[in-house]
Amino acid sequence: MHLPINPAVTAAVLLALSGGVSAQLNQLAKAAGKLYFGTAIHGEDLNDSTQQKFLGDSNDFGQATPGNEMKWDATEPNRGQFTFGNGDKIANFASSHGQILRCHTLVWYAQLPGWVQSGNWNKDSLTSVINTHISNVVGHYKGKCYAWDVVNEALNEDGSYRNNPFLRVLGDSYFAIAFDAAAKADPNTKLYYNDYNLETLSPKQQGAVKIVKLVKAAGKRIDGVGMQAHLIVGQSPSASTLQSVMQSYLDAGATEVAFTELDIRFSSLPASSSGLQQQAKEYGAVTTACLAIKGCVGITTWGYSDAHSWVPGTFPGNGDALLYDRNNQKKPAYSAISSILAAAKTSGGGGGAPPAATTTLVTSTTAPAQPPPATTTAGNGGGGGGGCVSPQWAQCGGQGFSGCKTCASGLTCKVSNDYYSQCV
Ligand code: 9MR
Repeated sequence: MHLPINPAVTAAVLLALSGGVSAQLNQLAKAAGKLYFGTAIHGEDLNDSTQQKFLGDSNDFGQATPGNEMKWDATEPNRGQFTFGNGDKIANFASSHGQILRCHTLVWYAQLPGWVQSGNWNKDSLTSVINTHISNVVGHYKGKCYAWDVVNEALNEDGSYRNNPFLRVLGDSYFAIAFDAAAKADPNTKLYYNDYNLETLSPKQQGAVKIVKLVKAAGKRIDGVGMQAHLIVGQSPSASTLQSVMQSYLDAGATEVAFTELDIRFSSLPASSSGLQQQAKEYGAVTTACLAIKGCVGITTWGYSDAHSWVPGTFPGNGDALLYDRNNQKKPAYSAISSILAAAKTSGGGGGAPPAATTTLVTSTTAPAQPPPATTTAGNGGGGGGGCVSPQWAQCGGQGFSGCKTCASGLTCKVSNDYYSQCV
């Protein structure tokens, strides 16, 4: 893309670009006041140059989370024997692509080596095992992790604590032990409790509130709650529910929240085109909610492409949960997110998150992130008259905009600013 040299024109072009018509997710998220838009990266993804290209494009994904490589079974498979090679590959990839690293995860019942699971522990010995694990792993990555998921998936659906080796021996004191160890090993990393099904007002969400309060009452630091957000098309929470949920974690004493593993899967395939629009709407609700809550620092999707996702392996027959299709084409969900982020930037909206938002110069040469295509009938010419209909979140107006200006039934063309109006 060549930017014009005339300063007045340049300013207008930059405004239009920052309005989102060409920018990508991480650029737009930052311009809207968030810290990042990111993705999980699994070690095997990096064996493939196409995946490397998409996952390493920091215009889209400015943050990376290792899918498996920093878990207990990967980092301390035998007691006292630490292996960081695979974790380092992801950390180095993120660093060389200018990506923030979210580190995942320290104390979790799954992917926990047998020696921890079946050891004959008492309180002292298991505390020592936790402290040794955390001080070595967090210490190894000290200064590199924006955040750590310190405890993962410790709740049952009814809000009670999940039965695991840590709870059995230490009771609920293991939360404070783990958070304390992580804080000591890296005073500057953000410490998160992370779980799935934390995205609605529910007994489990109340359980996460309880964990935040428990750790704080023990005098230890906990900074954030990570909502994994493994959602299902047709069943995702509304933006307002998501906002209430995030607020509950902040009210409990967390200073930030994040969507840490977002994907929205179809429970049967193939997805219809209306299904893809519904999925876009639901990704849009997550985006809208994160923008509305100042403490929501960012959104991480669990991978980028429907060709590489944990979903079909775990839920046979389910899938197509991500933002790019199997041919690496952007899906309507991508467009919905980018349009909503773009509108937030240009309207000065968005909650903002530390550190302060910076407006980045758009230098991308990749294909524009277009809103969902408007349906235009013959002879219309796309000039804003009758005959064309733009779907939800499509651009419908703004200086220099020559596309369809009529929104689908039930939607209004809302002015964000001089350069951007959107069907909402
Ligand atoms: O993406 C991970 C997948 O490769 C592993 O097989 C799986 C095994 O537990 O874990 C996946 O990641 C999970 C994450 O660590 C915690 N939340 C659920 C994720 C999807 O299962």
